[in-house]
Amino acid sequence: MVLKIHGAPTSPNTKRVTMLCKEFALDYELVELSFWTEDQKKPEFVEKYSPLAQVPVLDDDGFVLYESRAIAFYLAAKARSPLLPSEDDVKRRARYEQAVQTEVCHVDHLAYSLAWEKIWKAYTGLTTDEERVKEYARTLEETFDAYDKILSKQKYLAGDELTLADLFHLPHGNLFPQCGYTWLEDGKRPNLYRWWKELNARPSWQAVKDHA
Ligand SMILES: N[C@@H](CCC(=O)N[C@@H](CS)C(=O)NCC(=O)O)C(=O)O
Repeated sequence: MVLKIHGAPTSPNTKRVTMLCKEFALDYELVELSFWTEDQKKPEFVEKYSPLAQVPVLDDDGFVLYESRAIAFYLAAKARSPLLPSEDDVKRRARYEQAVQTEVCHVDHLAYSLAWEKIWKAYTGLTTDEERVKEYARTLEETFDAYDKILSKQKYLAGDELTLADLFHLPHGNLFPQCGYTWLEDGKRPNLYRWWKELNARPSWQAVKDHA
């Protein structure tokens, strides 16, 4: 049965999942929800799919899973993809977990908050808090300085092989220019630039970047 992804075509977290469906050549159907009508908060959706009232949610023939990275781990395991390093190689797996946690703890929530302030608040008539923006941007810039150092010693964040941890950056990282920041594209951090350019060129990302 074809995988169902409950999500929104423009949602970065939904794209994180659909990109991986493309990566693993898994057929999926995007079951579209609208944030304008707050479909994600409707009681039947919250009850059946997402107690946190968010997307994406995977429905694999009745097996329901939310949180984009958890879905990614599940799909990668199902596809036996090398993008999810095997638990048998304990050290490689630990380096991979380190990279995943770095993205979650040092990039994702700040990137999301920055996009909320600079892009999405405008849609709801709210005013951008420029002090918050400055703080998020300062912290992200420091993180990307560190990324440039990491990537000067190895090709990818977990070592010399591409993993899910690298790909997880694509959806929110692509919103930085719209927020007014070009850390990933401006070439000032050459290793970061080389890494980002390669990730962006992946056909799986190109296939979903405009519509999950
Ligand atoms: N940590 C979650 C974040 C999910 C998330 O923030 N989804 C957004 C769309 S990109 C959402 O559902 N927003 C609507 C809302 O929070 O009301 C994940 O990775 O799946």
